[in-house]
Amino acid sequence: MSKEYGADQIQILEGLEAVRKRPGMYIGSTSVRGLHHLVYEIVDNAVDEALAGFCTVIDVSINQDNSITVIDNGRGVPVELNEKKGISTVEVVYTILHAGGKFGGGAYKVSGGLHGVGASVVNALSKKMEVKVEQNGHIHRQCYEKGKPITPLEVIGDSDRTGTTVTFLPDDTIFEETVFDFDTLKNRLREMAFLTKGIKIILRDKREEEEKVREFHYEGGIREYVDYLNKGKEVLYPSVIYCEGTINDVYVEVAMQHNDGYNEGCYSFVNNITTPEGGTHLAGFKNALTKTFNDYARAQKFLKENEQNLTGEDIREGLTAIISVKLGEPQFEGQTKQKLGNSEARGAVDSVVSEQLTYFLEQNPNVAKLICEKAVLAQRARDAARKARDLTRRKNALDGMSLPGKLADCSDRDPKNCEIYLVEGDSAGGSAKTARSRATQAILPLRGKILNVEKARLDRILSSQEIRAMITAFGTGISEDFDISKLRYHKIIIMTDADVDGAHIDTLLLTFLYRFMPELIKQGYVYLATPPLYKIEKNKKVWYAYTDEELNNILTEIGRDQNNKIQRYKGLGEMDPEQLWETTMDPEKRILKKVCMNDDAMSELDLTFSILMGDDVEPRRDFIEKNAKFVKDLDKYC
Ligand code: 1YM
Repeated sequence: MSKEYGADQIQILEGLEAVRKRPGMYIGSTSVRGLHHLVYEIVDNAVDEALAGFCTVIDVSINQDNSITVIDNGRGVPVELNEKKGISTVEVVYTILHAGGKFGGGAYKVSGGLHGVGASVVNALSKKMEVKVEQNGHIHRQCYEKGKPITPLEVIGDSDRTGTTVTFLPDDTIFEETVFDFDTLKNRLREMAFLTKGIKIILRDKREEEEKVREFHYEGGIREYVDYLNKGKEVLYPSVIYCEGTINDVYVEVAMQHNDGYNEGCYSFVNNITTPEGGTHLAGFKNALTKTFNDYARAQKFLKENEQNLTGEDIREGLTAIISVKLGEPQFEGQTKQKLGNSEARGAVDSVVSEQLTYFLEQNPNVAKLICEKAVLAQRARDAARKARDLTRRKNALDGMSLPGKLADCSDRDPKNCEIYLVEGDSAGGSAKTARSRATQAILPLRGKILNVEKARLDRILSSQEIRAMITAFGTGISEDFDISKLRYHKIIIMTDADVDGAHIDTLLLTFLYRFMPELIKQGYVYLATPPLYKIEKNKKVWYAYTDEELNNILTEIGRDQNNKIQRYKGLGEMDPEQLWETTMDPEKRILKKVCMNDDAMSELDLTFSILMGDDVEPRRDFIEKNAKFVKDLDKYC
């Protein structure tokens, strides 16, 4: 490479330097999340090539050294000289920072948000990168370090196929974490495959002796996505409703199907990227759905003249839907840039869905009837729920006076200092009340297993004593009434026995929090307490072990002999208050596990909850078998 830098080269180096200085500006963060975004950036380019009609297979490997290789069978990035820049197009693509937007006039590329920043950003944040292009009978290759070319683009061999192969090793001086997670990549690549019908995406993990491989290929696209999300649920009708069309350059695709549950699962995407906060496309969909069903229900007399319109929520009860739009210049809004702002998307989705859904309902009166009847039932349940909810609301207004009787509240009034323990059983609750630090720790004993909210409608959920007690204690309200600023405790700590029942109660409580107060989890207010599994006594000295491994270590240290007294704790109730304080509640000594969620993969998370808590046994067994490693770990803690 020439040693003399022209103006262009200097600009390139400055661009890459800017990326390395402020990586967060380009990929959101340097956490594991940012790390995985590097893969999506490269795969996005291959998916674009598929959308343009030239690529059918994308092969992604996690290599032994935690580098990533992405191979596609498209046309290959052009190797010709770029006249304007004086370097090859390959070098332009991998070294010049693009503000976004597709260069070269391809299909859809995103210009806002975290995505679509381009391959040069991945290159700048990689210790090493190698790009191979197979084209015109040759294999061309160029290598880079931290974004800078260390070889020219050269021909290194012959090939009779075409395609692009990119290998990169993320820079460990930039990322907090450089180990890729198979499941994270698997979930996102599966999603990409659903959203791009016909494409085959293969994921390989080559880090262990035996290569792990998953393949995703869906001819039905988002129709199969809806099938997948409704897996293990009782569907209301067999067919997935599908609408597709292009209006004002916005390509719209919607697939939906109701199940007999009560949760709504509508997931929206723009140019294959998830929009967890929705936006104009989702608004257009909801509007069309509500209007079309109300018109139909009135015309067919499912709604009498004196009856109120169905609300959107009524119609979306138990609905699983994918709303996918593709457009040229998406505008992202909101704090996290995850909400679509383009107004033309609203109109486009609204028209496509209104028109095709109206036609579908006319053609399928049996399905239409089932949906209308379900929505009317939902409407009635909602009225009942409103009454129950007004009860909790009124109680909230009275504040301290109305707190649940079983709650032993703390005296500090600053939520930042306060924590609430949700404790399994009245007896452990009693010990915890004695043990606690009264100023900052509140105790709410919960009797037995709380209601499984996955299987109940709102009115029943809100009539449950235990659930009402939690809602009033937290102070935030639920669902659309939820107000995080009213939260009375900045730590909500679930404390259950270290056995299977305890684990079940954890899941029930987390399901409730996830469905009704997801912000508490998103913002990191929810924790699991970790009670010890063993108490070891020797010569009047006491140790606690929280895992089997720890027990082993302690025994090795103190010597394995007959003087050792080992007690296996079966429940919190076996500890006296002092022990409970010392092992599980003392902020200086206890182990708390923070509960996290990642909104990159909401549909996957929803599915996990419904599989774990739903009716169907078969998918649950599958899930547990597939996650056997976790189950083994869980057993260790049980
Ligand atoms: C493993 C990653 O990047 N594939 C890929 C990228 C491109 C093309 C084909 C391509 C695009 C076009 C024309 C076009 C890119 N080309 C460019 C640019 N796989 C991967 N496959 N010919 C080939 O968009 O017109 C950017 S990406 F700008 F050079 F055209």
